[in-house]
Amino acid sequence: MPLYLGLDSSTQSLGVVVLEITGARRRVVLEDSIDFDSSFPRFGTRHGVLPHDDPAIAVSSPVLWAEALDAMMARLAASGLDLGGLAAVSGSAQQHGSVYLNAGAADGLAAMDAAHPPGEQVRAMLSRPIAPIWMDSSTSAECAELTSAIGADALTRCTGSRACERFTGPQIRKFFKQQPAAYAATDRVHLVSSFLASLLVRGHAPVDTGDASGTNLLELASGRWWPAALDATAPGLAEKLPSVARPWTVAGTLSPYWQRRHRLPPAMVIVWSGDNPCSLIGTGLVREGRVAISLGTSDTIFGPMDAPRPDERGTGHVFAAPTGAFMGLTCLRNGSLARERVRDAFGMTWEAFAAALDATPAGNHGRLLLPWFEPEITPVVPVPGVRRYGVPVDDGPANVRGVVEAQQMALALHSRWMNVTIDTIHATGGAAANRSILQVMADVFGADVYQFEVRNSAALGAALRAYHGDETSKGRAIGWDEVVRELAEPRPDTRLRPDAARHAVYLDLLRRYEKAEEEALR
Ligand code: XUL
Repeated sequence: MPLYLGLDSSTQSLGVVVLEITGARRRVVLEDSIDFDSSFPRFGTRHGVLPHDDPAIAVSSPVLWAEALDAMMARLAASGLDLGGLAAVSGSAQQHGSVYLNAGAADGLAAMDAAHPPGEQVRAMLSRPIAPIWMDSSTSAECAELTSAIGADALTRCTGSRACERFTGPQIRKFFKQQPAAYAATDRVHLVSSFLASLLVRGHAPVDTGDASGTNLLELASGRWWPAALDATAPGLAEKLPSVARPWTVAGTLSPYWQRRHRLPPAMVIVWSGDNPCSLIGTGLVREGRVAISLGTSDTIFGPMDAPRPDERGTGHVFAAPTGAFMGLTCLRNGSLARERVRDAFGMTWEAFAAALDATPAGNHGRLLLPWFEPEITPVVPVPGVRRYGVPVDDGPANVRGVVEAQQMALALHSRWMNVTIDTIHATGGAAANRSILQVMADVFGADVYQFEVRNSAALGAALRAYHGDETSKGRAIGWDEVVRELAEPRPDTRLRPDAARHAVYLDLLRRYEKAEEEALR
C-alpha cells in the first residue's frame, strides 16, 4: 500500500502525518508529534527558542531540529507501519528561519554515518551555530537599508512583502554586517525547510518558491532570486543560496543514512515548503474564495490568490502557493503564547479558559485590550506592552475574552487587504480544538467556521504534497481537488454559525479596536 509521509518542523515541535492513498482508499494511518523543550531538554529551549537577554532576538538550534528528525524517524520505524510501501516524503517548516552551512557541508551531507545520530555530524557543517527564526525582530536597521536601496513599493510589488524583520534577507544582512568572517565562511544559507530536506537527500536540496517567498529576495512573478534584492542584502549571496524549485520538484531519494539507520526505503523526497503554504493544502484551500485561520504559535490568516495582489499598506504578504498560484497571508506573533500567558496568569486549565469565554458576553462590556505581550509583527510593534481599555489586570474572565477578541479582531482588520469576502473559515492549529475560541471567530468575522479531522494541517499538507509530487513525477497529471479529496475537507458536523446580534456588537467594537491600534501606534 503506498504511504506518503509529511513532516512538520514547527517552532515548538516536530509533527508527522502518514497517509495511505490507493485508487479507492485514502486515510490517515499515523499522526504523531515530538515536543522540542520536553524531549530535548539539553538544548535549553523555551517554547522552541534559545534563551537570550535581548527580547528582540529569537534563535534556535539546527542541531536540535536534526536530532528531532532522527527521533521521529526512529518512532516511525517502530510504529508497526509497513514502511516498505513508503512512496514519497515531503515536509513543512517554520518559515523565514535560516541555517548557515560551511564549505564542508556538501561532503558532510553525502558522508553521514548511520552508526551515529545526526546532531554532531550537523554541528560540524555549521558556519553559524544558531539559526535566527521568525520570532526575531532585531533587524529593523537592515530592513531600512534594504528599503532605501530598492524602494518600499518596488520591494513589495516584486517580492510580495515590504522589508520585514523576520524575513531571511534582512537576517542574512545582519549576519554579514555583524560577523563578516563567519558570513565569508558560509557556503550555503538554507531555509529551515531546505536544510531539513538536505539532511534527507544527502546533498544540498533546493528551496521551493513558497518558502523562498518569505525571504524578501524572490521575484514572485518569475519564481527566481531577484538580483537587485540579493545585491542590496550581502555580497556574493547569489552563490550562497540554494536553487529555487517549483513545489512539486523531486529533491532526491531518502539517503543511505536513513535507509541504514531506520530501515527506511529509498522513497522519493519532494522539496519541502513553509508551514503556511503547506497548511493551505492541508486545509483544502486550492482555489480562491475561502480563507483559513491557523491558531498556532503564530496566528495566521491565509487564502489562495489567483494572481499576486500585494498589500499596499504593507502588513500582509503574498507567497507562491504549492499549487503554482499564490496565497495571501497575515501573521500575528501574539498567538498561542499570548493566550498561554493569560491562562497561566490566572492559573487556568484550557477548559477553564474556554469556560471563562463562555461565561462572558460578546464585546466584553465594551472593554478592549491590545494583546502585545511580545513584540508584534502585525501591526509592527517593536516594543511590547499590553494596552488596556477598561479590562482590569486582575479579572481573569475579562482578560481571557479580551485576548481572544483582540486576536480575532486583529486578524479581521489586517486581512481586509486580501479583498476576499469571508463567509467560510477553515480553522486549524492547536487552539482550533477550542470551540469557544472558534465561536468568537465566527461572531467577529460573521462567517461559518469549520474544524478538520487532522489538526496539524502543515504536516497533512506536506504529506499531500508528497503524494502530488510522486504522481507528477510519474507523468500523471493530478488536479489539486483530487489531491485534497476526503483528507483535507472541513467536517460538516463541526460547523459553527455566527450569531447576528453578536456580530453586530463586533462590527462596532472593531471600529474602536482599529482606532485604539492607530492611537497606540502613534
Ligand atoms: C509567517 C510566519 C509564521 C511562521 C511560523 O510569515 O512568520 O507563521 O511561519 O509558523
